[in-house]
Amino acid sequence: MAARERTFIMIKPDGVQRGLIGKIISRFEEKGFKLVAMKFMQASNELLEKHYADLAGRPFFPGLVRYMQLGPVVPMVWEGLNIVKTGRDIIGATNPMESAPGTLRGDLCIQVGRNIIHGSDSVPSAEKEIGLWFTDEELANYSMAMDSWIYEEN
Ligand code: D4T
Repeated sequence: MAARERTFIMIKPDGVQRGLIGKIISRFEEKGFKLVAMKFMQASNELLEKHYADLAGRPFFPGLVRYMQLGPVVPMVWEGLNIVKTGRDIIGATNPMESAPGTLRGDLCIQVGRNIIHGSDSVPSAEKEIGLWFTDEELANYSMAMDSWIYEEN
């Protein structure tokens, strides 16, 4: 079986409020990726400041942390071949004005400060973000029955 990567995907408060949870999850499910962990929670200031630590010096940082606390979020871990890059491709460019049609942001939102979803931008960031939002015990260990219909045997 091909080596599997994991990524951290999070539906932001606007995605939850706009009733897009099911649609967003479906895109990853239908692609063939495997859901490894998921929660529905209100994110704390402390957790968001850690999650967005790289952006702490940017002018939009305080607004970003406020926006991410406007309501509950859906953090998830997904697994699959090349999922970090493919996940970003499914999500689309950070600014929805530049996201291609067919991507989640390209189809479902308009402004960068309400861009509905987050996805890790590299394998190291994915590992860091997964560790921040989930404990090892929360990551499910199972195999999907349809794997051999999604991946070539090797
Ligand atoms: P996330 O992390 O939410 O998936 O977004 P990206 O990885 O695509 O982009 P990012 O880290 O550069 O931005 C994080 C987050 O900040 C918001 N943002 C970004 C904003 O409100 N104004 C801005 O000018 C930028 C660049 C949107 C996403």
